[in-house]
Amino acid sequence: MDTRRALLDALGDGPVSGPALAEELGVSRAAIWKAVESLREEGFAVESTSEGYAAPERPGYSAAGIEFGLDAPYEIEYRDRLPSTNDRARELAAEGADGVAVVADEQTGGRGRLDREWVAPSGGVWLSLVVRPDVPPARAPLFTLAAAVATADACREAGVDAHIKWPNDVLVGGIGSDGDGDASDGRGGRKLAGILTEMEGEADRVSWLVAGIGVNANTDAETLPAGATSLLEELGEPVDRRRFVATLLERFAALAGTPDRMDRVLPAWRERASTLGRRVRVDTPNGPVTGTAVDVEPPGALAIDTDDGTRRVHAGDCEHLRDADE
Ligand code: BT5
Repeated sequence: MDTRRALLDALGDGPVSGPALAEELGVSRAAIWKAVESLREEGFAVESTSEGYAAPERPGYSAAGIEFGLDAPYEIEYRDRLPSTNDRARELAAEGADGVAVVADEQTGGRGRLDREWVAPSGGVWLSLVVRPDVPPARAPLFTLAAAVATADACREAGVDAHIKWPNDVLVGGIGSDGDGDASDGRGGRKLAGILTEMEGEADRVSWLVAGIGVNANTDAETLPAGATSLLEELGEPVDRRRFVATLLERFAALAGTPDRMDRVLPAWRERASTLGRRVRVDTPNGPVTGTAVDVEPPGALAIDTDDGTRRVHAGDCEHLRDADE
């Protein structure tokens, strides 16, 4: 582990003296001092106290701020503004990066699936995680589902009762008749977050995978498309994005950090999904499929009971239907 990250981890447990830390890490005191200075330059204002170095009281939303207290093996690259965190993550992936999360406060060219636009004003959580899992490309959809679970959990921990619509929209409301009569409710709820996974693979192995996660965190609903909502809108106050991102990454690592844990992904997804048991219409590349969603099957297909038997769909836009829609 590098000195900077080790210092951040040590600061998480309270003040730490430079000499003690140098000894613990087996590096020079000058190396510790350099790491302290570089954190300060990043805006992470390490304090010098009589007990040693101490973390700032309110770490900002920055690389060091997010890595401080982060219990997941990821490095953060933070930018105030990027065209798209997925594009930057793809660049890093091409250079061989593994376990790096690109985070931006604002995106000017955010992308959804099928080259749709993703609106990403300042205040949101726009994040793309590069990983190089040792799995065949056919298992890649599991990472998207894991990202949806991690996102829903981070939203829930922030106090918003989020659920997942197949395959990976994170929504609020719209289950049954929630009574607010909002036009978006018929489609399954108000959209809080979306996920765009991109990958490059060889025949038998994923070479890299980018999980792009967009969460409307501290964004005014007026700046978002119709049918969207934000954590700010749902809670009436801003969330701590630093803690939110850390929770999300920790949940993702716990589910998808190592291939042997991946069998937990589908059960976790099912528990948080609002799609199963619902009447749905999925617009697939081969046309619409309408029926009752009965299960999600490895590695992420939706099984739908239709008048012509059970159909399995692997990709598409899913709409939750109300009786009135049929
Ligand atoms: C998605 O696409 O939901 C995937 C969105 C992924 C965004 C993240 S942000 C970090 C990373 N960097 C990127 O450039 N992208 C990823 P899809 O299911 O195709 O939904 C797109 C549709 O959602 C659009 O056509 C709009 O109707 C709607 N939409 C656009 N911006 C939105 C927003 N901020 N909140 C809710 N809905 C939005």
